[in-house]
Amino acid sequence: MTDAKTTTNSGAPVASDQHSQSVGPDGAIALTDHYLVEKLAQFNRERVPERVVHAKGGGAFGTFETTHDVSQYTRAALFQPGVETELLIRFSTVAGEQGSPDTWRDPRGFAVKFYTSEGNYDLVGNNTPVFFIKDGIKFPDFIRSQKRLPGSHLRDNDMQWDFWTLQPESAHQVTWLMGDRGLPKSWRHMDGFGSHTYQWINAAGERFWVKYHFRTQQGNEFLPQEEADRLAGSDADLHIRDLYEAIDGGDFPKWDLSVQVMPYADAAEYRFNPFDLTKVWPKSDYPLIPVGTMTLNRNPANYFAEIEQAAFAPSNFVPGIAASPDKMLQARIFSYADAHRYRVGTNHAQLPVNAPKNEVHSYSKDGASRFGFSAPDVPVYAPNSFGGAHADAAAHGDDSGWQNDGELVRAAATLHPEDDDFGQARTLVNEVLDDAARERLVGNIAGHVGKTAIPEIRERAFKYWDSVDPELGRRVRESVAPIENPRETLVPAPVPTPAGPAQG
Ligand code: HDE
Repeated sequence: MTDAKTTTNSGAPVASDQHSQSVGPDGAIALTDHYLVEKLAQFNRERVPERVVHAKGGGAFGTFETTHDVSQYTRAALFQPGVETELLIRFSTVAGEQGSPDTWRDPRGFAVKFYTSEGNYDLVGNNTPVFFIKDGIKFPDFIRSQKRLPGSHLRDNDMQWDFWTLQPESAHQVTWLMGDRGLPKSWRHMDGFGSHTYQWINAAGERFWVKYHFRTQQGNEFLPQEEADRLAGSDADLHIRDLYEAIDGGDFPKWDLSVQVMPYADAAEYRFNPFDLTKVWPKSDYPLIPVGTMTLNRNPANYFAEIEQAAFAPSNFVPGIAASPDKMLQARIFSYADAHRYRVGTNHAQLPVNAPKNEVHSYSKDGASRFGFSAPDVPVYAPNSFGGAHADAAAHGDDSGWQNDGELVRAAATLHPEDDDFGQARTLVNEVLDDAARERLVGNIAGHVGKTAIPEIRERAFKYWDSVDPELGRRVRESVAPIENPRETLVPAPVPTPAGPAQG
């Protein structure tokens, strides 16, 4: 119990938290009760807009230690042997709103902010190595199909399968989603991936393509659908609680980071388009190369300040790490910082949880809630003659380059010899999953498809799984009960209201 005295936000002592100021005990409340006004007005403004996706989540702080020498591939300071870097991670579901259950079937966000000596490096991935679509222009449509109908505000399996079956490139990720990885037992018991192909640049300026793999040391464990459904009702915050209590109890979860490295020149001839986010690089082609270990060892002191306001951005690169021809990554480079400016504010990067550990010498100034600023004698423009900061191509340069040429077009990325929509999903089903996992996959798909009610969409879903693997498709079809109340469309057209009296 503290003996601190309550104050207003401005530090003035407060007379009471029990009684509003009124004219006599039974009289009108006086507007002079600015403390009552402050409390109620502040209360109305306690929420910032939730993340439009990945709204429900939790996170922790920790460290990353580079235990192996990968300096031949990258000059990034944090990935030099022996370097230890502080970090923040946030885990999340995708489609659910802030109050939704942690145990809904969904990919899980795996967003890491490395506070490196050269600025923050944000690696914003998922617990699956691929994604549903290849071009960011489809992202708003994809997400809306997974969320709620505009009229009823209900989620709808016909809507989800309508989108997925009209975008067969989704098949690999949907197979991951309907498998065990779609329902991790906890955030500690799942892997993480950068998913995209990124670029590493070494001290000699040589470029490599890389994919990140965080392998959990806790082992991959999952929840059966029925248990997940039960837990969704009995403990919606299961995963937040699990991580918080583990760290609180000194049980610090760890992940080992490895990368797959592709020589720059291999990309053009590789059998799959190496920048296609719906594809993996088989480890037989490019084996995992160990980098280091991430340990989570500190819970947030304040959830809102440090997790709700955390701003992860794929645009936060550091020297030696850069983008790639992956169109999805490029779209995200715009979107995240834009989301943070809207959701948290223009100066979100100045908040302690988002601020880098090294000095900032940017020419940004002013903007709402700014509180960090340069000394008055530092110029606010560049170039200048008065010792202001200056850009240094040798320090970072534009690391995000690669050969580009051609007309501006709107077209799908080039297909490589083995690129198709279903092949890697088929490999996952037939060569990676064991019989028990395949059995669960059939049950999970059937359970989800079984909630469709539009015959045409259900048939398309069956054909979608036939295309992944005919045996799988057969088993799914056999496992789904007939539609009891077929419907023709997602939402019947509204019945026109009889013309009421002319509105005056
Ligand atoms: Fe996101 N994504 N995303 N996403 N995403 C957001 O940023 C977006 C994609 C991921 O814990 C948003 O602050 C676009 C792939 C995570 O704070 C938003 C596209 C992957 C998180 C956004 C994608 C992700 C987000 C929502 C298609 C895995 C939570 C609010 C080009 C590789 C990060 C926000 C956290 C959050 C945009 C696709 C992962 C709207 C435009 C692919 C883990 O900016």
